[in-house]
Amino acid sequence: MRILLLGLDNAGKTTLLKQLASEDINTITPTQGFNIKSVQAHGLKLNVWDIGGQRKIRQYWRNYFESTNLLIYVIDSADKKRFEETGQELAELIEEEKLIGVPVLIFANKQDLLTAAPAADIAEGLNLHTYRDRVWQIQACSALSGEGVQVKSSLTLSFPFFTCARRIGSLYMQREGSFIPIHSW
Ligand SMILES: Nc1nc2c(ncn2[C@@H]2O[C@H](COP(=O)(O)OP(=O)(O)OP(=O)(O)O)[C@@H](O)[C@H]2O)c(=O)[nH]1
Ligand SMILES: [Mg+2]
Repeated sequence: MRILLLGLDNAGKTTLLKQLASEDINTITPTQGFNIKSVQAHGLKLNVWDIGGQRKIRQYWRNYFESTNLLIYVIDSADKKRFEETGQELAELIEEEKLIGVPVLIFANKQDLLTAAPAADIAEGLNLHTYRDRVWQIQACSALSGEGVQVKSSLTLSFPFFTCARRIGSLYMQREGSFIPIHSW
């Protein structure tokens, strides 16, 4: 399963990826290109692609869209000055032809900071409710403390009662024991 990790620079993507892989998060520097890691979860091999979010690198995001099963979009919940910018980037991603139908999991990161906006406010600010024909979910987390980012929570709890599984080439979600295609959910 191919997961694409995007978001503005400094949002916490690489920290999140390292947390998912249970690696040290103390030596992270801004990503100039991309990082890729394979993480095992629920018997699935998750190939997570973490692409640098600096403005000059964002033009290369599209090179990684192909065959994406899940888009994880990371937001710095305390960086209110850039909510508009991050919302704009997300809106553009949602419009991308190669990402049509790809479910989006939004991490409202840095919830450990006192100034962090709650996930519900971010969802409202981003007008997520207007995203029709799209499976999306927003989840509060702290990549720094690890709260809310465990693979279990990011893939299971964040889609309550659902787990993701890749079967016969397409993505399905498990809901109370039966598999349903993610696109028709
Ligand atoms: N307080 C707090 N800081 C965080 C959290 N997640 C990441 N950070 C910090 O935010 C800074 C940026 O984190 P990165 O993981 O490098 O961000 P990135 O999104 O990969 O940035 P680019 O690689 O430039 O796109 C680092 O100083 C992290 O320690 C969090 O949950 N809480
Ligand atoms: Mg990074």
